Amino acid sequence: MPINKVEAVGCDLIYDNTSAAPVKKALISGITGQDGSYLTELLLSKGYEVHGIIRRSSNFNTQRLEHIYIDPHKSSARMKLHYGDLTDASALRKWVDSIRPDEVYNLGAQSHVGVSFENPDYTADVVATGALRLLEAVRVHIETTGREVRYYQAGSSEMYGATPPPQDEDTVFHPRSPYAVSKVAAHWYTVNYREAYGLFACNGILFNHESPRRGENFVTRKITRALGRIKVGLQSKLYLGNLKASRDWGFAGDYVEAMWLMLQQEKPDDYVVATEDSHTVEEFLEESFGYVGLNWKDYVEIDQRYFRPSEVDNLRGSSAKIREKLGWQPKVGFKQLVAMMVDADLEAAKREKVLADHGHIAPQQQP
Ligand code: NDP
Ligand code: GDR
Repeated sequence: MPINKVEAVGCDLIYDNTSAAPVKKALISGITGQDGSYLTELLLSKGYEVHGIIRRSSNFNTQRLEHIYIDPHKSSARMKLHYGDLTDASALRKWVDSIRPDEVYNLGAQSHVGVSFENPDYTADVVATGALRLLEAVRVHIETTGREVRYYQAGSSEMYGATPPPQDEDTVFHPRSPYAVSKVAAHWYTVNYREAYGLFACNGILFNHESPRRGENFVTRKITRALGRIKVGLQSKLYLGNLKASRDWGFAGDYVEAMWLMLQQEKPDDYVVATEDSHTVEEFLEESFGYVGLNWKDYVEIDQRYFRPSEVDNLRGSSAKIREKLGWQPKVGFKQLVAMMVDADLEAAKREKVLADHGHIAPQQQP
């Protein structure tokens, strides 16, 4: 059932997934994003009551949560959405105080590196000061109630920027974009709240992770989305920027498990989460186009507008700490990830083709 059917219940949109009694409460900023949707599934499967902060937008932005929607009027509803924004400290305080979460996951962000050069103030406000606002809401809540609340900060390998691989927890940060600088600030705010106030606060330094739910203007999804459309005849060209950049790409479903694990430990700490395997954008093209028997060189054109003023050339994480201490390891490798994304986007393109052939939709432009 489409999520907009529940708008009638008012400000809170309520989702119900099982009838089991809730064990713990989690509050997630960025619940509508790629990671937010996988983390919600994981926490619901563990019996949590999951609360998410969503931005008001003129269109519904809850598509990634639709498959776990169940009638909101059931008393056993365990997923609840609340309007709020990381730029609005009063809303963050209100939701932390009224929900009384056991765990807070700060995943909300203007998360596009290229866009952060065009919207630097906004990116800093959401990514850096937004994290500070949420930490402060948690700190004040703990101080006034005496409760324990654990906090997870979505850190990024982009913080390493120009520092060559392999990158681990001791590697020096050298951020190369307004986004990355803001993530470094959020990282240190988190460390500072841990040291100054004894908050149980963890930084996950996650390398790139993808999935069929990845935003369509990140390079992997942009490629697999275009590939599906090319394969069914809805698109003929794909315009990209720097093909030489190398990334350590994992599967988002594996990475949200790492987030949860960090908050289940005796002591808070910071962890790198990575596959330890890096590929260039060109290698992603080779693998994905090759998977469906096409040569990417016949379709890809370079467009300067997708180049960044300063690029991050090479990221490859060293995740020994989380593997040894928390027993985490990725289950999905590069080839499997590419196949999963191509398969999903090929199916989506076939559905799109049926609609386009019957004049129900105009073939969209690429992002
Ligand atoms: P997405 O871009 O898919 O999701 C971002 C989420 O943040 C969306 O729910 C978005 O809402 C929300 N958001 C944006 N602006 C605000 C705001 N002002 N207030 C509240 N919420 C806001 O990102 P991912 O799921 O991929 O990533 C999750 C987090 O992890 C982000 O912080 C990202 O920077 C970080 N990260 C991601 C990595 C990756 O490879 N995916 C790697 C390392 C870190 P809406 O749906 O309305 O746009
Ligand atoms: P990234 O991901 O910047 O690593 O940030 P993205 O997929 O945007 O770029 C990866 C690399 O591909 C190059 N590239 C292009 N990128 C995009 N988006 N579009 C293109 O057309 C294109 N052509 C080449 C880029 O220059 C770059 O080198 C992601 C985000 O999820 C962040 O929020 C997160 O913190 C980091 O991963 C880890």
